[in-house]
Amino acid sequence: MEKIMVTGALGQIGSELVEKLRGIYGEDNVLATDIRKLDHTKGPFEVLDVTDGQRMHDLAKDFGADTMMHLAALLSATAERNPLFAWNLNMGGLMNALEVSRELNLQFFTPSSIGAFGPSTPKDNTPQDTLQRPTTMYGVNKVAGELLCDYYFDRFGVDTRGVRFPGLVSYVTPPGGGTTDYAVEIFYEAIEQGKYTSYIKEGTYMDMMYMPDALQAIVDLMEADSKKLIHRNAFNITAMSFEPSQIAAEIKKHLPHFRMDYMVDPVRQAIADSWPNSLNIEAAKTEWGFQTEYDLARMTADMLEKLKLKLQ
Ligand code: AKB
Repeated sequence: MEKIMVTGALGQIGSELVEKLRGIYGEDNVLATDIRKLDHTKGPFEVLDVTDGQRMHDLAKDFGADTMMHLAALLSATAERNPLFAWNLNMGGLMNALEVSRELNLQFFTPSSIGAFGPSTPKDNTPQDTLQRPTTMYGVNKVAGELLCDYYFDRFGVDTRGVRFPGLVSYVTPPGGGTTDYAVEIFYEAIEQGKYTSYIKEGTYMDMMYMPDALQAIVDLMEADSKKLIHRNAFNITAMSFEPSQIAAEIKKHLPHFRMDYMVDPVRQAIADSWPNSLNIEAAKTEWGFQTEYDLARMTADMLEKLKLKLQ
């Protein structure tokens, strides 16, 4: 990786990934792109609608990119509200990014998700290779995306790589339109209101990871020796599995007056119920040395400390 183009660069992952990549590979070597522009963007930035394949091609070529990190996508809850738009954006954007990578011989990364699993998938210690019959548009997009990435490697030799991300928690850019977003919102409201109403039911386990571990995983996978990768795409990764009352209890250790109640959102609850409780991550550990630093306790302490400073 020497010249990296990132789509969806202002999103939850992109905004922090671009900073990390610029720290490693140099500010001028990372081109951030997004459908919107902020007033104050540092470093190379271009407006890009990922459904415009020609512009994506031109930007990658003019920049001299050797790597494409395709992050632009609608998350699970938003996709469920507008499935046709989600299909067009998620699949159209991915096809364009894969085609540009094939044409310009770029190394390629895109995230899949725990959303690629469905109700018939084994729920606990979910294997790397298992049944995938998701019941959401987001999940359908993710499974198709995983297969397409494998196809572009097998058929055209594009060096595609990817992980199945769990819910990602961070204090920098809030997520938007996901099912796991409660695990981020809870921190903001704990500090600002001292209470939080969870839209996910008590007892609903989902995998989660703190953003610094997620970013390191992307870099480690992209830098891994290609010959050691058996799966290449859609590696199961996670750092912790918890349900709402467990994260609330952890926050209470720092903020004793914090209270949580529940008002379940049926749409997001149904999505969460269809996803695994906890993933098996052996393939990622064995093939490219995946590891994490943050468990629930460490993440909670860091989130509260950093968010308090940010919200002051
Ligand atoms: C979502 O909730 O949609 C995402 C995901 C797990 O892919 N955070």
